[in-house]
Amino acid sequence: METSPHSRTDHDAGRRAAFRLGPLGLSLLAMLLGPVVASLRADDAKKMNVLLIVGDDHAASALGCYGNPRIKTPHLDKLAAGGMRFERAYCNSPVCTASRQSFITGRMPQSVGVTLLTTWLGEQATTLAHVLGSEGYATLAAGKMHFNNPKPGYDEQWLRHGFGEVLELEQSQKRIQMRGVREVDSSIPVQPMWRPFNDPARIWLNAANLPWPAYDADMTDEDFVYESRNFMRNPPRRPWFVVTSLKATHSPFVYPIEFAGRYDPKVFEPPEPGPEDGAQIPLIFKDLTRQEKQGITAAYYTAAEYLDECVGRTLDGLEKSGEAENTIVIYIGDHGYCLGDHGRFEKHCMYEQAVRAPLIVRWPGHTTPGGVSGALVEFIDLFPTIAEVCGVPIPPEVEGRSLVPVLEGRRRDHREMVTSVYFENEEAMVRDQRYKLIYTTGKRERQDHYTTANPLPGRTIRLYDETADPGEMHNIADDPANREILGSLMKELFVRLRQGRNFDPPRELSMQDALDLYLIPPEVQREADADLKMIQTK
Ligand SMILES: [Ca+2]
Repeated sequence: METSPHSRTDHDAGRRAAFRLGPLGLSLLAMLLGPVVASLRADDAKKMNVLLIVGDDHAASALGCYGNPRIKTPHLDKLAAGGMRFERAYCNSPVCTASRQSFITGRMPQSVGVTLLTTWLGEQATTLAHVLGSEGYATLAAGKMHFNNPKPGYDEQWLRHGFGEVLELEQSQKRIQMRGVREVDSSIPVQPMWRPFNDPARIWLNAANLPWPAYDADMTDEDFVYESRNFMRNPPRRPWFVVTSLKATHSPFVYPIEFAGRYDPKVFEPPEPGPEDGAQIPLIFKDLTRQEKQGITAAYYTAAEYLDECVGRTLDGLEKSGEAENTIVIYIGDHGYCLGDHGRFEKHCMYEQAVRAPLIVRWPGHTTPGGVSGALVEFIDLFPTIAEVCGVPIPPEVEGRSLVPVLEGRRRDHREMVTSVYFENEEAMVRDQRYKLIYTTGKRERQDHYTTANPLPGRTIRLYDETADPGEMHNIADDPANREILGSLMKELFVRLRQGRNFDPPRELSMQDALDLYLIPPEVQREADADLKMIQTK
């Protein structure tokens, strides 16, 4: 295999030196040396910019280029036609916070310590923005980052997690209000206030298929796009790294008034749950009628079309900046979404619809237009990919593997197995080319409102043959013929769950007991440790 011009080994020495400093040290160094470094590096002018666009809860199945004939996503389809589309890209956790903090640090959620929805990203975590920023990149995060920052009293600089500029939801909402919004006439039907779990699911999942009470120009996603376009056109310096992170297609499937009525709910056929799904369908979805399921799907499709429009505007901004040829563009959904599949409207599980997500990469001069990769890849692979493309050091704690050889067509395969985790339900999956293992301890009372009729079912082991049963309807874990494959997937799961953790299971534990131990959310374990310390010091 050939070595790329920016191979990992090229900058091993540099990265060892740089990463002893940690993120705060790096930021300080970047601040002090930024202008000097920028002017000294003659090759900076050639360094690639990075535009990372993130959709929220955007399932791969809700894209034209992934084979959906009904949905209209022309801009993302065009991006795929100009770059490489990954058929089998997996998020490392099917929930916003854990997935996002995982890919922005290149580490598994349990390794970076962010596995639950409300956990904040710690000061010690090195993000892509720290790494690129310390190499002279100008950086912007526009949109939903889900850093979950603690409120005032903390150092302003670390709350930006390496980004030079951050525009999150609250600031955007304030900006729009200050600018003045176009009033919506009371005769126009719009969504009520979003109150998930307080209202019945049909209300907060927008089964009535109503627009958000705003016109296109006053949507927060439009504001994130506007800010990204401005930054790309007038960056503080080159090269730059921009994250445009959109709210669509997250529930309540927000789209502006102009987009209302684009999909007729009646054309949708809600999927039938499988014969083994009944007991594991969250109670909140039990009462949804066929008509309501159709309405939710129409709302989701409309939100995806709006998302696509926002992606189109962002890419138009890139074209107008004159930098398109010097910019690698990456589109991902932070994870997938079950749109009625297995009887549910959510992520938070290990079925393909929830863990497989769109990944499209356009790297001018490297990706072949219209390329399609069937390689098994994970989102933690994005960090080292971007670092390699940009020729910047990769921190030693990064667990992902660069996709550059696949993007350049030098390799077809990438990983033998991929893993995803959902600690809230103490659940994890590992899949290879053909089989998927889903392991659940069944010992944790989940706090995410997706409780089933049997909240503590105990250990559940499921095995699916993805070739013979792509809908994942028939668990074949108990078939003695599958003992060997089950054992090898369990072993891989153990290895992946152990990675980045600071303890080994006691020797006397069985493999399954050890998996149970590793699936306790590290946040909960930290609290337990702190409590123990307090008791000991009393
Ligand atoms: Ca999400």
